[in-house]
Amino acid sequence: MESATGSLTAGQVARFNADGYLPIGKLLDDNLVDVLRDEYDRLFGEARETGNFRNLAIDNTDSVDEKNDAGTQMLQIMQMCERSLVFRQLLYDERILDIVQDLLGPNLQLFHDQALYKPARQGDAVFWHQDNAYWQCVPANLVSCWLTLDDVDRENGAMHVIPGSHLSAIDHEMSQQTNALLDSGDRVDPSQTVVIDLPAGGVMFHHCQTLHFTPPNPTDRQRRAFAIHFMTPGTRGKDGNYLDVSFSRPLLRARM
Ligand SMILES: O=C(O)CCC(=O)C(=O)O
Repeated sequence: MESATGSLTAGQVARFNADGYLPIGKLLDDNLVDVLRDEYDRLFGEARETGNFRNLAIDNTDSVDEKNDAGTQMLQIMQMCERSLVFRQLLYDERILDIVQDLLGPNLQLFHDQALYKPARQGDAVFWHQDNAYWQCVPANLVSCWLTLDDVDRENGAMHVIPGSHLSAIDHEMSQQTNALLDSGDRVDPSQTVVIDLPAGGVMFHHCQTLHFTPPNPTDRQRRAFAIHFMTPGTRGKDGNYLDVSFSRPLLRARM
């Protein structure tokens, strides 16, 4: 893993284009990680009270108790940037945008962001999938920044990827376990898996067709992650319509 200086080398861009992912390592300093952790915990505390979150480990439900009390938990808050100025500000972090610019070009818009939380001992899996199987965006060239607020390894829910899998879209089915997640596991050759360990404040980037998976978290360590999904202006969504610039989908950089 190479540490980032703000933008990528030609070698790193070539690697992303060939492999569909790029581990960067630590990018955010510990002071910022502390601020983000506090805000993350505050927002999950609030969400657990109001029910304004999803537990992807169980079938979709509006019941706050069912979501909170389920034995397994893969918790998701969509659009942290609509709940928190701290997370909205993070979307504009120049270090992240410089990297994404090298991968996607000079005009960058948010598709959406999400917090993905695997609590200690109960954290459940996110099954093998390509993001664009959910999104069905055109063109299929979105790039995600996956950012960790805890030290993350294979024991507590690290990102697993299949190099080169972004080069073609594959079929997905709804998982057997929960109707909140797709699962393309049958079509994945696990011998090709690469596991990406990251320290708190670390980032990795992946293409929207890169097959990826995160395992359950049976450890005593929580795993707090945050994903920012970037697109180029002019991208169309599932319904064929342009995903216009809005409060939910701000333009993050425009250098034409
Ligand atoms: O955070 C996780 O466990 C899964 C993340 C993921 O699937 C994504 O960012 O696309």
